[in-house]
Amino acid sequence: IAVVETPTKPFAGQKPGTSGLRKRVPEFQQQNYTENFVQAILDAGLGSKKKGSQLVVGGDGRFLSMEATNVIIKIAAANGLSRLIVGQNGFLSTPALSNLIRKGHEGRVVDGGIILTASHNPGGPKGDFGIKFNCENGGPAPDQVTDAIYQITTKIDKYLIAKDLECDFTQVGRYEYDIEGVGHFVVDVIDSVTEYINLMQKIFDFPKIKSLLAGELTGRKLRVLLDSMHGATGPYISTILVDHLGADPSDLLRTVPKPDFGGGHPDPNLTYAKTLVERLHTGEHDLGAAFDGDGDRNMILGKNGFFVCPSDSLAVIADNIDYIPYFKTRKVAGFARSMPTAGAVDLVAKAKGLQVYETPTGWKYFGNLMDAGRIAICGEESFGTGSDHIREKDGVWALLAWLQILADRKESVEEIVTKHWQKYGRNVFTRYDYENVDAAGANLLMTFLEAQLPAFVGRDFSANGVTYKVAVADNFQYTDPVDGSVATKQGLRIVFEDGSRLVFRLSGTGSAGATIRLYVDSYIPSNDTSRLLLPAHELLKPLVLIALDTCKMEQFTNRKAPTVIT
Ligand code: VG1
Ligand code: CO
Repeated sequence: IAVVETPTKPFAGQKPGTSGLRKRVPEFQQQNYTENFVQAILDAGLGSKKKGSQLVVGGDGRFLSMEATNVIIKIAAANGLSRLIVGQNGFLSTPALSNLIRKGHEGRVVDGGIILTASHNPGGPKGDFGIKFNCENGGPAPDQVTDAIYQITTKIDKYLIAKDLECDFTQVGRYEYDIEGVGHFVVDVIDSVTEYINLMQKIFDFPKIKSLLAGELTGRKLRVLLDSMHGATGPYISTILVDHLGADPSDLLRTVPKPDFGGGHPDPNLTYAKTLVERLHTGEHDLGAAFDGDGDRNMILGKNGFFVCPSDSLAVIADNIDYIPYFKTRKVAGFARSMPTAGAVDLVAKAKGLQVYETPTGWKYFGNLMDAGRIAICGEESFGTGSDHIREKDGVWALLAWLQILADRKESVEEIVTKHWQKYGRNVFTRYDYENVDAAGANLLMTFLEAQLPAFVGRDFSANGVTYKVAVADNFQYTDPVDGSVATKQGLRIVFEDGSRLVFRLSGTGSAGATIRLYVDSYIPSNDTSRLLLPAHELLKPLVLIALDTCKMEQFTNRKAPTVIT
């Protein structure tokens, strides 16, 4: 098979964001658009290792996945990679792919992976597509690597492609090719779920969870209601929950992955997983969960739709870490959360005498900490929870962690969370998203706000008769304690003297316009019993009013209300 050197021109804007390059499908469909980006990934991501290296390829099955997988196979072959490990039909959840990289393949190191997903963004011909590069540790490429990829895309003038190579990756098996002037090239098409399930079986006690669901531990069946939102978790959830844990198949919703997620928005929150929430309100189920398009996010709910705030979910799992078999044989050194995430896990770390780290938004910042053995569990307020078993957040893992904890504690989700608050106090949290606002207005809002931050320190802000005094106001900066790399401009913070916080960020995962995220959190001590159990929106109302007024949200965005509140 011949290698064709194809001339091309750079496309503007191929800059990976918080989690890879995400654009509308028609943008990816432009001639050479995907080819350019894939060539840049191989050059910058693999560097001098490129010849002879091997990568894992797969994604959440969204529209354009098959075409993109084909392009990657042909370009990888022409660039002298020795092997691609491809999920059947180009399908792999993000956590499953991270595991495949870390595991190695037939005794050889895997040098990284390419994930085809736009996560929780809608799919289909008018929806979003995305391409992300992960490194040898199984985690998203750090900033230095994504910057290098971007630099190449601004100058690229040719790519190499084995145009005539045909690979039927709908069938599991080994496909071998001789590439002219390059060498031997192998595509191993593998079953998408097996390895991930093996991993979960090593981490959790499946028989015990099965007994819990069957009612053998408590004398009462535990019923789950799970929504895969037509995303990547469907096949993993069906196999684990039905085949291994004996759940009722009718309690699993939307488990068939669809290229357009059935027209839905595969983001597991109270807005987009509404049907799940409504069904839980009937009280027939004890635990509900939903997962995003690529399977790395999760939302956990209790009976009657009791909402577990992701910042609390992280803290509860950390507090109950000893019930998870995987951690019984490992040293747990610490936990981490992203900066906008409420600090509930910090209190758990303190109580256990462990370290806690505060990182910028995006899973890539946890990688170094996990590789260095500094953290075991980490999470984000954006429905991301995970551990050092892989280097991505992991929705199915989070569900199994909760089930494992329930199996030991034999209490309801609500009881566990309420007891957590009674022990540690409650970090009340909410996030307002203003999606798809005019980018110019969004940038102005941030510039306007940032300019005022120094003058805020020491000032009082009041709303609804409550006053907060500013202790710190800055643009968050992070120095990685492992390699010393510095990430600047990671979000505007206003921290008040009582520890309450307002955070303003522009999203780095959107494909069009801008999204402003406003994060609000406040701490209620455990002895403030009259307020401890009140709804979050009530408790945070004064702070929300202060935030909206201070940043002049309506003036800059023309929006009276956010698109999504979580
Ligand atoms: C969002 C979330 C962030 C998450 C990222 C990727 O980023 O806020 O916490 O890590 O999405 O998640 P941003 O820049 O839009 O705020 V996923 O599930 O897309 O891999
Ligand atoms: Co995701």
